[in-house]
Parts: sequence; C-alpha cells; structure tokens
Amino acid sequence: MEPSETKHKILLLGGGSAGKTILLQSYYSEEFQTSHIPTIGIDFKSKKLTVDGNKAYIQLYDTAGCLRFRTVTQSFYNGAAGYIFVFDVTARESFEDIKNFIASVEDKAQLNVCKILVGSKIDLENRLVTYDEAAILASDHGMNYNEVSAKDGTNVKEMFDRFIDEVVRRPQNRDSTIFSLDRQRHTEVKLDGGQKKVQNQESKCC
Ligand SMILES: Nc1nc2c(ncn2[C@@H]2O[C@H](COP(=O)(O)OP(=O)(O)O)[C@@H](O)[C@H]2O)c(=O)[nH]1
Ligand SMILES: [Mg+2]
Repeated sequence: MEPSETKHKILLLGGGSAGKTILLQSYYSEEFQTSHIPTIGIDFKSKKLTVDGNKAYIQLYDTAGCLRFRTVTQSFYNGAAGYIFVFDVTARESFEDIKNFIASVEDKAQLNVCKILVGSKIDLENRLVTYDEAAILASDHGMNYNEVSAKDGTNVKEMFDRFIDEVVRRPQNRDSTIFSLDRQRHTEVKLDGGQKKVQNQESKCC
C-alpha cells in the first residue's frame, strides 16, 4: 500500500453457516458455492478505492464462526474500523447467536466503530426471522439493518459499497490499523496444527 493511503480493517462476524464466506465471495463476483466449507481461523480480501480524492485500502476479514475459533477471532477485534454482523434469516439460532457477537464487540467498548446488521439468504422461502425484529435489534444497538442474498446477488454490492464508504468517511477511522499478513498466517498455522484448509467437509461448524 502507498504511504498516503488510509487503511481500514472491517470484520465479518456471525455464527457458522450464517453466510459470511459466500457473501464476501459474492461481492468479489466469485461463483456461488452451494457447499459450506468451514472457514479456518481468519481469511481476508482487500480493496483499494478513492473517496473524495483520498486513497483508502480496505481489508475485509472473513472470520470463523464456531466456538473453537472465537478466541483467536476476538484478538482480531482490536483496531477494527467496522463490523458486519451476519445472520441467516432462515435460522433462528443464527439470529440468537448474532446477539452474542454484538455483545462481545460492545464489551470491548469499541463505541466509535461503524457497525451494520445483515440478514442473509433472503432468496430462501423458509424465513424464520422477520425483517422487523432484526431491524429492532439493529436499531437497539445503533446500527442499520440490511438484507441480502449472496445466491442471486440482491443488495450485496450496495450493502458493501455503502458500508465501506461510511467507514472510510468516518474521521476517527483514518488511522485504523491492519494486522500484517505474516502475523495472520502465523495465527492460522497455530490454530489448526499446520493444516490450513479443510476441503469439501460438510459441517455445521464455522
Ligand atoms: N440459498 C442461499 N444459500 C446461501 C446464501 N449464502 C450462503 N448460502 C449457503 O449457506 C451455507 C453456508 O455459507 P457460508 O458462507 O459458508 O457460511 P459461513 O460459515 O458464515 O461462512 C453454504 O452452503 C452456502 O451455499 C444465500 O444467499 N442463499
Ligand atoms: Mg465461512
């Protein structure tokens, strides 16, 4: 990254199978994956953009949702400029679980960060969480609520673009820190005993 760029770390948080990985892939126009491959530790995608003539470097971190990885995920909360809380509108436990993620961020007293609540998988018919109850949860925690479908692309680009714009424009985020790639890789290796990726594994975890 160039010295004049501002840098911003944004974390996607939510329970296993909420749709975080596929949502991020959809934003990057990658093919929709029907299988759930558990995310191990932390992964990220980056983006450069210019807002009002100022260059910004964004890192969007995709985190593991399952319990055994939450401790390490929490260590990445430090220095985050924004949080995208993702839950699956067709899974009530996913909605209940997101309340824990919201609480864990608020526990760390990171009050001046950008936050958004995102309900995923709205292309599915078996919705179990209503728009209104999610919007109330979001508003109770000072967030906007957006609904998306990574499968058909509904609102994915709009949601990310708006949120990133909000993060970059927020003055106190101008010097947010980003963990180095080396440190991230080190963390991943430690977590999984050297095995970094799990392929084609059906699991409810992460
Ligand atoms: N129908 C539908 N399925 C989705 C959508 N987003 C994710 N999925 C499916 O939900 C499962 C879990 O998604 P994934 O992104 O791996 O969840 P993560 O654990 O939060 O990263 C996968 O089988 C995806 O194909 C969506 O918008 N619509
Ligand atoms: Mg994942």
